[in-house]
Amino acid sequence: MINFRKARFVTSAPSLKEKPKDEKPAVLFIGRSNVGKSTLINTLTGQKIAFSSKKAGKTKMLNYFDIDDRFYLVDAPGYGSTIYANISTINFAKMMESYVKERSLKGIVLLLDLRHELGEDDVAFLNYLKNCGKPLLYVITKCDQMNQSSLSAAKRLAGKYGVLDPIYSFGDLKSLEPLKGRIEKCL
Ligand SMILES: Nc1nc2c(ncn2[C@@H]2O[C@H](COP(=O)(O)OP(=O)(O)OP(=O)(O)O)[C@@H](O)[C@H]2O)c(=O)[nH]1
Ligand SMILES: [Mg+2]
Repeated sequence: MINFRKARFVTSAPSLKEKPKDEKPAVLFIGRSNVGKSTLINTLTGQKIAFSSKKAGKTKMLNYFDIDDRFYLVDAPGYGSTIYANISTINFAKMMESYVKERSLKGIVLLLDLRHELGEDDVAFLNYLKNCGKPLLYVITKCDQMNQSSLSAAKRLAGKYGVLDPIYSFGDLKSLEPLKGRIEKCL
């Protein structure tokens, strides 16, 4: 079993060229800006190693964290934030496309906030990732902010978009426990 608490920050890569040179397997965390990627990484590792913020667009580079000397957990910048609106969604998609094809990338964790209907960019990304050939895991974030009826609505939305067997995150380690085993299986 991987020890997620044995985590350390390795590097921030502005692009793929700057990623760590070794071929250690990597798992990418991706999702709309502000969906809770950095927060999830902090919860999983029990450390404040990824910077989270109320303001969208906090994570601007690919941040590499070494987990238990076993794999790199990569915190990606979110799509749909204003900084990327400036650079253009197309460039972001291109960057992610080449990243997703990387041989060392063993799995992708897509985070979705299903308190609302998905945006066009979420749906496009979701469909792209489903067909990219890499194992895809889903985490529905911010479930602690849902009541019974919005949780049911979220589950309906997951069904509507073919989001298979998602993990519902209530922001605590207990709800995320199954994610650890699923990540390990990807490696
Ligand atoms: N209630 C609740 N709030 C959360 C949860 N996850 C994240 N948040 C809050 O949502 C905001 C954004 O979280 P981040 O982790 O910075 O989001 P991000 O996806 O890394 O955002 P970018 O770096 O901009 O792409 C912060 O204010 C977090 O405290 C959750 O599970 N529950
Ligand atoms: Mg972030």
